[in-house]
Amino acid sequence: MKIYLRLELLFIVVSVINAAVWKDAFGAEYKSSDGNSLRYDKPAIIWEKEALPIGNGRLGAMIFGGVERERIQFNESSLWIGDEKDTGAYQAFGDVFVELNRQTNATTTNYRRELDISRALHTVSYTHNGVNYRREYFASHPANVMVFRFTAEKPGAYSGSVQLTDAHKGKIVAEGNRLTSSGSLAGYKYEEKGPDYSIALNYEAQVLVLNDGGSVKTEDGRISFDGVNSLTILINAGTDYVNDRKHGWRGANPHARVTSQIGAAEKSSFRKLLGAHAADYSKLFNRLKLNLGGSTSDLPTDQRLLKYSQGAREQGLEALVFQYGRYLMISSSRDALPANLQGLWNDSIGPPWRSDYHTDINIQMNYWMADPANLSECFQPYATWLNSIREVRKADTKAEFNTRGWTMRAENGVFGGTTWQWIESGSAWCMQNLWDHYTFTRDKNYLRTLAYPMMKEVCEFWQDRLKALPDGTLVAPNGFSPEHGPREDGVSHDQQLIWDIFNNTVAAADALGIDREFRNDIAAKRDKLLAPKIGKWGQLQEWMVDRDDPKDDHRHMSHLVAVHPGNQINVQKTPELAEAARVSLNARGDVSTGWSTAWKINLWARLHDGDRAYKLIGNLLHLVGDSRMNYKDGGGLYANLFDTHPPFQIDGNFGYTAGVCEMLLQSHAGEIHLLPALPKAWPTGEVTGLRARGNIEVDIQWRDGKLVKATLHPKQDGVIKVRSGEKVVDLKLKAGKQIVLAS
Ligand code: FUC
Repeated sequence: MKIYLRLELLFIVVSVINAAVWKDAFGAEYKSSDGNSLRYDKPAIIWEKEALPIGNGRLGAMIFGGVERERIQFNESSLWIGDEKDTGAYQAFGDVFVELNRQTNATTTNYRRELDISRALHTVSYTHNGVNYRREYFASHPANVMVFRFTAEKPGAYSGSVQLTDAHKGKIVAEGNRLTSSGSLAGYKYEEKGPDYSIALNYEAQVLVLNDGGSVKTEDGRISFDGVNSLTILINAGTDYVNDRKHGWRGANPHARVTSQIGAAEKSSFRKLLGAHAADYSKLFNRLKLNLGGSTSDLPTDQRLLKYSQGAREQGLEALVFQYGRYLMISSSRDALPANLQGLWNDSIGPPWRSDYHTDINIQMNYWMADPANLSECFQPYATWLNSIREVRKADTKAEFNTRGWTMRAENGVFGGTTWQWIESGSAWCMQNLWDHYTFTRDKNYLRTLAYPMMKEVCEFWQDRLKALPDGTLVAPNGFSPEHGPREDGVSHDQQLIWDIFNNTVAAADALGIDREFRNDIAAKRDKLLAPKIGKWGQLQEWMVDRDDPKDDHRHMSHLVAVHPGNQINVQKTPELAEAARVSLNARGDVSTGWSTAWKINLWARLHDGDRAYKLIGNLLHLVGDSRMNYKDGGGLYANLFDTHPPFQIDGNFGYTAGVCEMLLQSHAGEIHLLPALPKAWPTGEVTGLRARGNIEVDIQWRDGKLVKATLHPKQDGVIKVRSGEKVVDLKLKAGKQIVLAS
């Protein structure tokens, strides 16, 4: 071990030691008593507000926990209508109902419904007629199925039936201990008068009922069971969707795959399935631990949230909602399609905003947190989806704008089709996510093969589309500031995102050492772009013309994209513009929709105002009962901690988690900034496993509002500046060598 004591640096570098290899800590460090669980004392009634989600990144379910009638509403992420011309919509798959004879909610005591997000395990327990009952539910990524088990202390306590329904009224077959639903999405439309889609996926779901003791038989299209000691139910579902245009987006019928996956799980045991699931999940989840100090309540989650909304701020709940964002990401975005507007949970065939991929903030916001919250694997489905729709987007973009490259409209589906407004800078905004993922992971292969080719194409769109003003300044023609104002030239949102894609692509070409000429052209164009302007009331102008209305409290802060998630404007390097952004953000107010509130948390964090960010956290962690669409002032959380626009929209969950990361650590401005926006309400705390750009994990401890210790775990060699308040130190990093900084 080497000890450095470099007093000329304002930090003291205490030690450089070999980093410990991270080990799976399932069961050892995180139990539900650690505060990582959502708990309720009654079954759910309303899907979006009360039922609890599980998911393996592809399959998902919302669980109600009813005693006499359990409802498990399930999804599979590729069940989409639509085609290359039209977004279509994400579809509900179906429900599994488990009815139990002679048991009722009313005659039950000790009822407890819990989602332990440190193990991704949902449980229901209760006592009925003196017998203790317990149910466990999880969605396994390694086994590719969902697993539910019903046990009781007394043998033979379960009698009842299992029923499968199909949201698209396909064929249901009950045979032996298996229920199967299958069909085609042909003829389904998003709107009554909507188009008939040319792509009609085939789908299949299977439910296998395994009994220990008693008997099982099929009856009236259901499976009934009698005198069973314990019951294990396996669910799998799939479609013939493939993310490949060359194959017409269709692959093999899902029957064989669904059958073999469920068959392999059947051969395993419940314990083995649960063990493999927990090990797999906790490998991701346990990387990051957060303790915000303060108070923690033992009340059921809905009551905690209610108290919090009434003004009793509770740091335990703030940390739980942070980790819930990570849980939802792991559960909805792994090795399949990206998390959509509702992650992958949807109970409707006509969901709000199609439960699609919106590109004027929503899909981008979903992925802000993936890397900072140390879940890089979860990013991959997003990059893969973008790659899959490129060719469709190119053809459509050529037809509309007569340019090379590609862009999108606001609403997007899985076949490349788009609807509603053109959001010309939407593709550049997606490319920002792609580049950022590289800056965190430094994965050159990903950059070379996946991100850079797309970034280059989006640059080409703007190379062809930009228009020169008489003095040579370059502007995006006929642009839009989502989602208000006129269409006109030089809209700040466009200008900032074009600067961003050009700037990042220059850096990407440099990192790969390729495309000199192209790189120099976009560097020159970047420098000629109409730059951000400060207007007459000190605001950052939303439009080229200085006409911002100080009373405009629109939910989108499109002209602040350069502050967050971009980095053209920041407190250190462009203080006047940062101040103008502060004036604009202030004018937008603190009350809005869920995702808008989450964005404001990120923006205030980037402006280093931790107390204001914390005020917005108070607005977001607000119990909402209403699910009617509200574009103005209804944002908050439902009792199940789903973020609401309203209605339910998951970007606010992910955006909140990203915001807390930004409050504790920033790395967008060429340095690692420790505790850049720590609010007074979090005087003492600790976080381990945050991720900074440069492929570095960072642990931070603070007390009385001041940094105590920070530990850097670099995964790669490099040099970095680290900042804490006014103190800055330059460090040389060696992969695997941990650096401890004490203040
Ligand atoms: C954008 C937002 C709306 C909503 C929708 C899904 O259009 O302006 O508020 O979040 O996406």
